[in-house]
Amino acid sequence: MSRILTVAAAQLGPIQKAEGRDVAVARMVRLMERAHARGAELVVFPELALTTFFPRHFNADRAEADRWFESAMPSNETAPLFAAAKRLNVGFHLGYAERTPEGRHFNTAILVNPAGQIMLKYRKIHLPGHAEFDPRRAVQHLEKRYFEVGDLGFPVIRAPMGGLDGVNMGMMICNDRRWPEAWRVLGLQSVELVMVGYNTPSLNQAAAGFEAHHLRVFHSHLSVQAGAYQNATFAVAVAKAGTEDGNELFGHSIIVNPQGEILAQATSWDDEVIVADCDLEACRLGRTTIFAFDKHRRPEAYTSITAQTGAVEPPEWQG
Ligand code: ING
Repeated sequence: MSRILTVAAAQLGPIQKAEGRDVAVARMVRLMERAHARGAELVVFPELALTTFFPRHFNADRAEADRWFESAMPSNETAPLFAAAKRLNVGFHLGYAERTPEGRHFNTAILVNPAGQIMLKYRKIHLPGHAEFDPRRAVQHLEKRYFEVGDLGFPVIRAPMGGLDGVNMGMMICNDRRWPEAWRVLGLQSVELVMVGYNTPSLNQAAAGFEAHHLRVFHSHLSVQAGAYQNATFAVAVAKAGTEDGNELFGHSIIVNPQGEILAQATSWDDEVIVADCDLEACRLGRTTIFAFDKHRRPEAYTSITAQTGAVEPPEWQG
């Protein structure tokens, strides 16, 4: 018996530093309407979807970056998105910079049902880049400066979505997709749909060596396809793309099935909706055969994964 959820990836084009949240929210409402017109029941927006990717800008005083953060969700600026979801009866995922009442800062994603209830919140755990200005870099990537490491783990929730009584949904954000541990923690909670927004530069800005340009997209797809396949889950990876104040982010948003196949892919680097019917019953095959975790995993052999942070040198062969 199939359990079909029609999911949309609502890819965003660039948001310039000078553009207000109202511009982004209006664009997202239009994308939600287009997704709904194509039958979408859940709309997934990117990471930091309300503003430009501000971690590329260095602020000596961190408080100057507070302008990019939301102190309330919903707020006056984001209320139109919640209203549109209610009007269209769709759920949505939104990535944004969260400033808590206690003054803590997180790179956050939420899952919201059509009634406007926040059903799940995730705070980014794998923060790439650096905390201090790096003169060697052509472009800064200061997520470690502006965000704390997420403190909510990788949660999964089973909740109604679309026409289904229960869908096991989880989230990760951008760099998280490159870490198999993140996928497996979600997989160990029987996740059926992983939502991951991203803002990924199309060029390697670190002065650490040449990386062929095509590898950026290859690595992003490789990470998502492998994560979905190895945890028998659907995945929706959604970009904010295009050139923001001269800095290029790639698009290539994709929707992937539990076999690791790409069901739909964006072809622009701008606002674009892609949609796929996800039959969540397709998770069952992998989960009950090759990735039946209870039958095949050997946690006693994996202790170094949580015992260690960095790699150690192997013993020398004594021939
Ligand atoms: N962006 C990038 C990402 O992980 C990055 C940073 C790019 C890291 C390429 C390594 C290689 O997709 C964010 N925001 O995490």
